[in-house]
Amino acid sequence: MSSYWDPHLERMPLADLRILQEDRLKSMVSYVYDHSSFYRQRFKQAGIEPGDIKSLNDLTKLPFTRKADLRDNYPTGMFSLPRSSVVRYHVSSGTTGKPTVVGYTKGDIETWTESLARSLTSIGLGRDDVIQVAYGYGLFTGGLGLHYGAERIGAAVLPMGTGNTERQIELMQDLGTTALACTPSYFLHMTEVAEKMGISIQDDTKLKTGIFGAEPWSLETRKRIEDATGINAYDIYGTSEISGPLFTECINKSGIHVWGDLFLTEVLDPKTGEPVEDGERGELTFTTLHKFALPLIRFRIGDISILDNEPCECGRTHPRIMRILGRTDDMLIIRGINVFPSQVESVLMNIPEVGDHWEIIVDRKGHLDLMMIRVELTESGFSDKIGDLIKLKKNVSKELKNVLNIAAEVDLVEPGTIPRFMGKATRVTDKRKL
Ligand code: DLL
Repeated sequence: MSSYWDPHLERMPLADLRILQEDRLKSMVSYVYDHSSFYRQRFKQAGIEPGDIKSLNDLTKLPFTRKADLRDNYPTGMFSLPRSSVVRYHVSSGTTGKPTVVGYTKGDIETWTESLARSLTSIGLGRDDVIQVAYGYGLFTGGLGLHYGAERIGAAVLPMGTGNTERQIELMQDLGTTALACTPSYFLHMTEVAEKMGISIQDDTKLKTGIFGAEPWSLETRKRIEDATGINAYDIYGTSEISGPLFTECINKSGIHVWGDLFLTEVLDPKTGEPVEDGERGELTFTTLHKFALPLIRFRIGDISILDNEPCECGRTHPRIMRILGRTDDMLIIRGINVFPSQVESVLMNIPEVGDHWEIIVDRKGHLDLMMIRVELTESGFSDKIGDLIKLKKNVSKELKNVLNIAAEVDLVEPGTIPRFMGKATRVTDKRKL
């Protein structure tokens, strides 16, 4: 049985939701035109005026916004409101160039908190829960975002932040943590540390729910986590530009619910910028409908997903996006073939001898791209017998080739060899770019 935080909004008939979205889109377009010199100029360049947006069908007339726009207008050149209306900043470090700065009004923080309150309720959490937040607190949106959402639903928050893993596990036991929010890779690390401490997450803690995201993780990893620890592991998604973590799956685990009263979701062909058919994969693009310090129009996030507009069995009518398959800029092109790290993860996590940690190293010899996949084995998978290892290596290589359509060099390594991460894991080193 699903419970709702805001039953009226979450189960709103689709026709009513559309009317609400249409009203909010029109207001938002006028708002950015009036408040943001950046958008006024963009609209003028595109030959668009707010009055041209009469219905949701006109959305595609609007120009795109990209992450580069935020960087080019660093720090606050894209804000729609002056400093005096801003009550908080978050800053995302980004891998290249300048960071991006996101600002929030009091109302923006409220909207973010309500979005998470709906999402956390949809995975069965409430006032009886102790939610341990092990996302980073500070400039990263994970810690404070989850913190506010968890407090809003009346849960008790344990604001751990990242790191100090043994203490995380001790407090998890002492305070009876029932839900843990962190990156999936950090949870995998936590289970290893717990094991070394002689603690079984399943038998010696009250943990029932994982709120895992901020980085790609596969269904196979979910299965492993759930089988090993007996918890329910839910996907949580968001990016700093659209506020931070905002959306989760519901207990049905059939896609991430994107609150349609707050955002319009499009999935576009990354090359042409045209919307793809429902059910096809493409680049996620969001238009904020209720965000005022830094509203964004058709913001191309770069994440690859699939949109499902059918109402969910849980009764919520808002659209769902499928598990993130990777980023357009994460995609490796190896000898002309597109490879997503998520495909590698899916293959590896289906092989029982393979442990939870792996990395991809790409290099170029002469004109030839080479992909090496370093794979950590489990204690029991790691055999002293050379013959066994050769056989396993062949099997891993074969399985990878079947899915990737390209041969990779596989290096099987001892348990504990590959670096562990407290926050987002870095699993790809592309030496061609160094
Ligand atoms: O990672 C916000 C967040 C915090 C989400 C805590 C979930 C939990 P950024 O640092 O701006 O914000 O990074 C956003 O991380 O564009 C995706 O590429 C990736 N990402 C976030 N959640 C998921 C997920 C936060 N569930 C970028 N699956 C996004 C796959 C994810 N990738």
